[in-house]
Amino acid sequence: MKTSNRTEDFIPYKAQQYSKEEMIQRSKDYYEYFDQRRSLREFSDKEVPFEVIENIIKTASTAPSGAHKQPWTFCIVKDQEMKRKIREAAEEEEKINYSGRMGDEWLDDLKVFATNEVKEFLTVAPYLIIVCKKSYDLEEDGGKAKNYYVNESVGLAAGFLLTAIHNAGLVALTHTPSPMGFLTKILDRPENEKPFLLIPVGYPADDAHVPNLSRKGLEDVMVVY
Ligand code: IYR
Repeated sequence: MKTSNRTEDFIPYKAQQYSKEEMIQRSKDYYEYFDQRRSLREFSDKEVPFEVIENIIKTASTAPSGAHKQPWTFCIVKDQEMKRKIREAAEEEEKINYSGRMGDEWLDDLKVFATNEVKEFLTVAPYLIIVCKKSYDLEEDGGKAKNYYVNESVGLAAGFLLTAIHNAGLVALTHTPSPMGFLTKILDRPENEKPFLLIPVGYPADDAHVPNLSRKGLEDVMVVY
């Protein structure tokens, strides 16, 4: 039976391998390091080298994607005037959300975060990364080319991005001001791109606090068959 359609365009791949003990230790260390990641809302305005931003975007762009289409664009905002415009528009939408658009259950679920419509981090963090999804690709002649599993792909890339940010010793917030149409306008993105997440990146403020939350245990998130 034919088991492979491999062509001459394939290249050999070898994974880095470890002993069982090393594997257990590495997976435990990795977990413990990433268990320290928290979503931050209090940022310092301390500068971050742009090279770090480039490296974390390169890392995000290593994520798997449907048919390897990499259907994402990462918009990096460092311009203070543009940050101000984004903050103003986000606060306008959030004001409507917090004053009733989203309903009582939403307000109740958010109480632990003590959030409101004021989004200071949008002008304080040195960089805002707006992750955009490309519902389709625009070809040079104006034609449209399909992308696949776009939400899954961009969600994975955003996950890779967050781990890269934590690995660099920086913090982020997975922010979803909604609706996000204002970002398309302010960033002047083409018709095939939709904002997916808005992620401020930087150092935490000196006196930064986070809600005292704990994570679900394995017994709550894993089933074994
Ligand atoms: N996007 C709003 C509200 C908000 C929603 C969820 I779901 C959160 O986990 C946290 C906040 C805001 O940023 O205020």
